[in-house]
Amino acid sequence: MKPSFPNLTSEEAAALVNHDENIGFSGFTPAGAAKVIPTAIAQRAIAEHEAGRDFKVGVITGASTGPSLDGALAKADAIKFRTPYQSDKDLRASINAGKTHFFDMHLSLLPQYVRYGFLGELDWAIVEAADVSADGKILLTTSVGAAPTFLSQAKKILIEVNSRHPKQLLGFHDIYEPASPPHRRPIPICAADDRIGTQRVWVDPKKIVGVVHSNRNDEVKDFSPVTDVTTRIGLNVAEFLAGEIRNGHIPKGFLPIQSGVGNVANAVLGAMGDHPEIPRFQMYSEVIQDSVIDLVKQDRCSFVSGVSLTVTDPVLQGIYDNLDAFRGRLLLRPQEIANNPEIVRRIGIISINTALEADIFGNINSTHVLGQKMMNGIGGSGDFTRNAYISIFTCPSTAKDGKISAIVPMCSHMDHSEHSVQVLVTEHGVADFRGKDPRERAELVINNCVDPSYRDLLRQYFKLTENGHTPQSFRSAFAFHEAFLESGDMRNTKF
Ligand code: 0RQ
Repeated sequence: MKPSFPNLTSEEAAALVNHDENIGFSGFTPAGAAKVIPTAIAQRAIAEHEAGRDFKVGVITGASTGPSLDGALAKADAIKFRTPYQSDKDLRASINAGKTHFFDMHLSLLPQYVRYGFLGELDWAIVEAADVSADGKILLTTSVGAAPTFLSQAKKILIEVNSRHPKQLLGFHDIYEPASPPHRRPIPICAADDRIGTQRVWVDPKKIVGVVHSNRNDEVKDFSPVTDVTTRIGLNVAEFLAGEIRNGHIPKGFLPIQSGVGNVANAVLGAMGDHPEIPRFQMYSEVIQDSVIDLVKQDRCSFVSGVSLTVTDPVLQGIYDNLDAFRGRLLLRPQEIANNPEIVRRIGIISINTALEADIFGNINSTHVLGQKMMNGIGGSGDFTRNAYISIFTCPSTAKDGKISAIVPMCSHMDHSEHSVQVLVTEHGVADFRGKDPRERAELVINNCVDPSYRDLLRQYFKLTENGHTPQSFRSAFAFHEAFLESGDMRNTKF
């Protein structure tokens, strides 16, 4: 069957979108994100604004995207509402200026929020594909994210067919959408490498109003090289996990790993790969970064299930040049399945995510700088942390050249509570909270994880009040943050 959809330019596609409509864009990180249509929508918004007309759209994605989507639309002041996760500097500035409404939510919940209608009607799905057949079978590219749900729920569909991605990607995706309650059945994944769905997304072809052809790389940024601090964090995590195998908490064959994004996560995976006592392992994770592909190539990682292949251009080219070597070892799933609490708990995932800030009792702030400014969002960290076999958070003990302690008396915003967080790791060491009460946790954190320049201050804080199960002083709980705002350095804290 020959494709029969109208071929459109990106401008023609953008002209179909109206002010105030809601769009579900493909993309989970910049991988697999729609690119040429959102950039054309941004140009249209600029023209409409210059003509004195309102033009803003609701933007729903899988997670963060790249400069051609979030960046272009934010610069054009074209976003009325955004969910669920972002990492673009212009969009972040617009959110923190109160210009863009940003709803920060757990990534696993986004697809069902759309299906249940909690976010309003979805007018458009705008999705990048490697191929689309005349009967409406869509082969996605480097991410799945929430695209299957956008495609099933949107009234109309626009497809960007990006020839950068080969049709031989068929077989690298596992598409499955759970039914809504009361008809939902167990999701039948019992091991990281179980396949349960289709290779392509099936849509009603009548909903596809046009196809735009493109040839564009994903806009994945290079990572910073590992530093002394991130290397030490990585070694501490790897040594902790090796100890858990030795003491029998983790089975000898190991358990699947989920790892967050960023520089710390890269260093942790590198250290795990190098550790002689950590066996070849599987990943059931979200974002597949360059470091994971290294582990697959070294055969330290036998199988990776994720939501996106967020790798730099040379690494993606290396995969495309050897697709058969990766076939059966890399699988991309919807975020609703990859991050699903049911599966995370069933298969016993070890989750490793990064904190912006932790407090001495083990609560975690992943999202808000000094309690007020949105950084990126909670992402999938909560989906995994709450349900993991062992939940680990990592962070450098200080930020901004030591002027900020990442460990404070009380988190200025809380994403993950002491009830879900089991282990905290910094470059100085490990605090294992399992079975410990808040006073014991505080001792462990101060002795093992806090930077030496902040230990005495935190001991002073802890001694301010001797009362209660969780000793806190309302007057001084945010003294570190106030000292930073007043003097630019938390080391000037006075209680
Ligand atoms: O600032 O960029 O100006 O230098 O925060 O910090 O140490 O480079 O760490 O890149 O790994 O990001 C939590 C944001 C960490 C990320 C977070 C400043 C620091 C630096 C970044 P600069 P690092 P990373 C799967 C899992 C939530 C979602 C999640 C994140 C910048 O990991 O978004 O886990 N996590 N998803 O200087 C003020 C502090 C600070 C601070 C660090 N206490 N106060 N600034 N910084 N600590 C992914 C998905 O779900 C898609």
